[in-house]
This record gives sequence, structure tokens and C-alpha cells, in this order.
Amino acid sequence: MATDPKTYETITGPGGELHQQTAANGPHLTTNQGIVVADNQNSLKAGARGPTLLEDFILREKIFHFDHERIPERIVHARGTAAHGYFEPYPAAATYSKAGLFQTPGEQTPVFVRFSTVAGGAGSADTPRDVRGFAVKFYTGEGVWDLVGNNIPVFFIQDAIKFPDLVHAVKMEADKGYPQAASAHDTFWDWIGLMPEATHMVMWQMSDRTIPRSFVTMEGFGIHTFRLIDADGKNTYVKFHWKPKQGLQSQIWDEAVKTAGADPDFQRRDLFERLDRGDYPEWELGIQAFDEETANGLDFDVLDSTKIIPEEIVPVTPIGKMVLDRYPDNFFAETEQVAFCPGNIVPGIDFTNDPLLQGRLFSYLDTQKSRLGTTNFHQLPINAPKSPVNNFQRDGMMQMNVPKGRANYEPNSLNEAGEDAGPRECPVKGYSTYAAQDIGAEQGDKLRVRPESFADHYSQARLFFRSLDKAEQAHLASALVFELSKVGLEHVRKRVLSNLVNVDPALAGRVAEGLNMDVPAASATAVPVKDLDPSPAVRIIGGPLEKVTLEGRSVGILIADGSDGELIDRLTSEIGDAGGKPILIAPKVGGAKLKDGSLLKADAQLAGFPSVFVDSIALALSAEGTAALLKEAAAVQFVMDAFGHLKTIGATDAAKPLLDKAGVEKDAGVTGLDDGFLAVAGSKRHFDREPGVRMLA
Ligand code: HDD
Repeated sequence: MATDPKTYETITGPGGELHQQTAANGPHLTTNQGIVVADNQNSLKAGARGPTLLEDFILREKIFHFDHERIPERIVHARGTAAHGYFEPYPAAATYSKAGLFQTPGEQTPVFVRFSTVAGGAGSADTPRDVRGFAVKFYTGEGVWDLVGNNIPVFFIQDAIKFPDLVHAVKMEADKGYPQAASAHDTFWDWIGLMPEATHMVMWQMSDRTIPRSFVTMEGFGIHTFRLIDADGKNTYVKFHWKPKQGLQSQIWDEAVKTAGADPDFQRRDLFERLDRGDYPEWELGIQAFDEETANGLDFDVLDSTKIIPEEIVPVTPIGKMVLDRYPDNFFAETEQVAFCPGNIVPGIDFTNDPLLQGRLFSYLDTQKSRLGTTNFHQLPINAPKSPVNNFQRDGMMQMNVPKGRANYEPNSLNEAGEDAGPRECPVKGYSTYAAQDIGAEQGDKLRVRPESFADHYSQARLFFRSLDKAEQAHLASALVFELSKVGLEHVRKRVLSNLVNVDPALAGRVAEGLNMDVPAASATAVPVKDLDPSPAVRIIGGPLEKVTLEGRSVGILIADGSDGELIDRLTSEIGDAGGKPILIAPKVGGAKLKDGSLLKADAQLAGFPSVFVDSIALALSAEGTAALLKEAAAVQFVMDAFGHLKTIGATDAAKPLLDKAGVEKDAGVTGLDDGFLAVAGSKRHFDREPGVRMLA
């Protein structure tokens, strides 16, 4: 059989050309050796009903490769999704750092960003209560910079040596193999109760921050204090912040639980759909920039990752923006094989002695070898720098480069014999570590100790709780009650409660009440707990990043037989004009027969599209449609959940019986479908409705 000429797509790899087989290779199915396959459906047999032959190299190769398709999932952050995009600096960036990516305002640096949950396995749901990873790979002209952060500005522990214990405690219990993707179990809270330094992070973890509505409605944080170094070698300490243009938005806990069942892929789908319709999410990169004097004047140590620097004390200066505009072509090749390492850093950015960061510098490089199987993981297209890679590191499993010549050592004088001598170091352009003579400078005796300045574990936990809006405080207290109610060991619950007394006695009282337990005495603290000034910047509700808008938000329009086509048209176009996403939902996906007799196709079937998927709902129903839907539990639940999840509900007069059956009571978030609906739909959730719909702690 004649073979068509193949067109190979050439991808430039580090230090050479990589020839990747792609679909552009031609129309014919081949083996991995390039032999065209004649029949991909039947194995080779001795006789039509006879045994399959070992000789079948096509079968063997196919099954062999399939058997090894999976690689170990990430130890943490196993479940994630990612997108490509770009970063553009603002003029301010260059004043702090000489890093190339910060020098030219508007000049784009490609990025790849992976969002993740922490505790669950790769196949778990998107919406557990969990911290979200926010990892950014910048392919700069000077090499790769990875900013591997989370959506929370602090971490559970102060020293990396505790990380394996933290992860063992939170993951599914060692004997049972469950719970999956949940911190609500004995071992997590046992460990937390014994680890007072985790208390501040636990406050954030129990807050609405860990049930984000979407990956694009989250803040991101670099967490550690880093350094930026300018062209004159001047050091500025910085904390990195990603501020979402989309605003901050979270789910209600009950909504997150229901979402997990209805669509475990809710957040990855959301990201893909946004990119698909050109609704590109954007974040501003900001820094809290400070000097040593400021650091020394704070109530805590900036090398301690369990602490924030309140934005009211050191404001965030925007230094650039990031836009995500393309989803990966292939989940495995890109999202799964991307290897982030906090140790990937470029000239103009540097580490500090934060002991959590220092441990991370080892762990990530190490884990990639186990996950990706080779020290050459940096050659995979998604990990390969887009700047030249030139060195004498050689060989290793799955080596993709074919270096020429015999210069694989340095120094060498092969050039004197006219041979290629290979690359040489460059003190001018090369990375030089900041000669730290300031905080945490390398000096003193070898000690396994923690500095005294890391001793205050509760004051910022108190600051966080007291800075929240009332509704958020109630959510946090209720989350603690929920989680501790899943803890079987009573002494563990009691110990956590005694730690909570140090955070805020009223909070401890509410949680104890929710558990029907007594409030124990406060646990011992190393230093007295301080009442620090509140930081409104940590709030979602009423905070600086809360957004009242329909932009990027969805409205589920419920239609049924007899619905008014003109009303639906008006709603759809008005929602679209406001930057929102209208979604038509009907009992049958094929559509509903409208008042004028025409058939209108739906985007989704009601039974498979609960209202947890949208930000507000419109019941564009006729009397006929309403009567039919009164007998459909999915319709009643659709409305009941929208009300319980504090969403705006717009409804025709004819839909009133459905509202009544769903227990909807009139309030500011329940309107007609006239012009006012859009304004209310675009507003925030109706938290003042909440005390009437659920008992909170
Ligand atoms: Fe980590 C993955 C974030 C502390 C060890 N971590 C991982 C990812 C994120 C973070 C976002 C997923 C990256 C991806 O999408 O591939 N980790 C953090 C943050 C921390 C942190 C913000 C504290 C400020 N991590 C931390 C410590 C250690 C690790 C202290 C170990 C000593 N983290 C890992 C790891 C992972 C990882 C085991 C698993 C998969 C991977 O690295 O690539 O090495």
C-alpha cells in the first residue's frame, strides 16, 4: 500500500529540534514505528474463531502502550485544569526588578496556569471545600519563572518538614481509603488541633474562599515573602497577589455539595466554556513591596508563611496583568505533564529564608522525577523554556536532544582545535543570588529551632475572623460545626474548640453550641493573643473585590410549553448585552412549544441542569407550563435551590404557583421579569435572606 508523504510539525525543543508526531502527520493510522495499520478492529487469529496470535505486533504494541498510559498523580493538587495566556507588565514593575519580563510595558510573556484542588485525587470532584492551587509558569526570555501559589495568602505550617504529616492527615485515612477530597474527618482535625500554627489558615479554609464559584473568581497569592532585585542590585521584599478582574465570588456550601453530584467537572467546564466564548479571564499582578525597616516594624515575622501583611498596612501595587485566552490542546501532554517548581526563578527575583519556601525548593524538582519518570521532564514541550537551553547535562531516560560533538564537559579547549566547545558561563547576564545581609541572613549556630518571632499563632486568626462580614462569619462558624461533626473522636473536637477560644471566644461558643458541647478552657499559648486592627481587604462580602455585575455570570431561563417567545428573546438579548450568559433550560432538550406554536430549542434539560449551575434564574413560564412543572420535582428543586442559595429569582406572574410550591418568600431578590430583573440579577447574592432559609452557627 502506498504511503502518503508525511508532514511533520516541528517543535523547537531546548537546544535542538524536536520532531513531534501530530495529527498533521497524514491521514493513515500507523504503529509507533510508522507502519500503516490495515485493520484496527480485529486482532490476528489462527482461523476466524481461533486463538489470537502472539505474532500480532499491532495488537501487542497497542495494548502495551495503553497499559502504561497513566502516570502517578500528583501527591497533592492531583485534580486540576489549566489554560494558556499571557502576562503584560505595567511601567511600575521595572522600578522594582530587573527581570526581563518586567521591563517593557505591554510586552507579552506567555504563561501557562494550572488551577487545582489540594486533597482530592485526580478523579475527584471540582467543588469540595478545599484550598485551590494557583500555579503560573512564565516562559520569559530569560528562562522559566514559576509562581506556585494558592487562592489563600497563608499556609498551614511554618516549616516544610511538617508537610508530609499535614498531607497524610488531610488525605483519605490510611486504613479506610476515605474520605476523598474532604478535610472533614478525624485525622485532619486531630493534626490541626495539635498544630496551633495552622489555626490562621484553618480560618481561611473554613471561610467561603475554599468554595469558589469559579477558578476565575479567586484571588491568587505567592504567599511567601520573595525579593525583587533592581538593576542596581537593590532588594525589595514582596508578597505577590493576583487580583481577579471578574471579582471574588463563592458558592454556598449546600450549593457546592449539590454541584459535586450534578457535575463533578463544574469548574473545569466553566473555564473551558469561558475561553470558548471569548470571555477571557484576567488578573492583575500586584505586589506588597516593603523594606527591611517595615518588615522589622510588623507584629510578626515576614518569613513566617502563616501570616499575612494586611493590605491596609502595606498596600498592593499593581505591576502587570495576566489574561488567559486559550485552553490546552491536550489534557495529558500539557495539564498533566506540566511540572511547576518554585525553584524556577529568573534574574531579578529571589528567595528569602522562609523555611517553608526553602523546603519547597527541593520537593517539587524531586517529585517531578517520580511523576514524569525522568530528569529530562524539562524537555517536554509544556515545560521547555522558550529561551535557549545550553549546558553539559547529558543523557538520562527519554533524552530528546541529540547534542553534536564531544564537548560535554567544561572547561575545555576544544575550540582551539576548531571544534564546537559548547556554552560558557556569563557573569553579566547570569543569575546571581542576592547577597543577603538583612533579615534572616545566613549566620549563627546550626539549630533545629523556630524563631521566637514565629510564636504568635492566634492574633492573625482573630484578625481574619473579626474582619469578615457577618454572613461570612456565620458561614465560617457553620463550616467548623459541619467539619467537626464528622469527627468521631470527641477529644479532638474538644482540643480544636480550646484552640478556637484563643481565636475568638464568641466563635468558640457558636461552634460549641452547634456541636452541642461545652466550651472548654482556652489552650495554652506561647505568647498573649493580640487584638490587631481589622483588615477589610480579606472580606469577600462587602470587600474591595466584590463585584455587582452580570458580566461573566449566567442566568438560567426556565421555559416550558406555552412560554412567551418575545419575553425569552428580550431576556436573552438583554442578558447578553450586559455581558452575561443566558442558558435556556426546558423539560426536554429538544425544546418547548411556545405560545405562538413554534418550537424553541433548549440549551439544557431541566433534570440534568439544576440551578446550582447558574448565578440567577428567570422563570419565563406560562400558566400551562407552570401547571405541568408543578408535578416535576426537578422544577420545584430548581426554584427551591435558587432561593436557598440566595440567588435572584425573576418570574412571570403565571409562575407564582411554582414559587409557592418551592417555598419562595418575596424579598428584594424575588422580582418580576420586567426591566428591574437584570439589575437585581447582576447584584450580589441576597445574604439577608439566609437566616430565613438555613440555621447557621
Ligand atoms: Fe506544594 C504541588 C502550592 C507548600 C510539595 N503545591 C503544588 C501545587 C500547588 C502548590 C499550586 C500544584 C502545582 C501544579 O498545578 O502542578 N504548596 C503550594 C503552596 C505552598 C505549598 C502555595 C505553601 C505556601 N508544597 C508545599 C510544601 C511542600 C510541597 C511545604 C513540600 C515540602 N506541592 C508539593 C509537591 C507537589 C506540590 C509534592 C505535588 C505535585 C507537584 O508538586 O508538582 O512537590
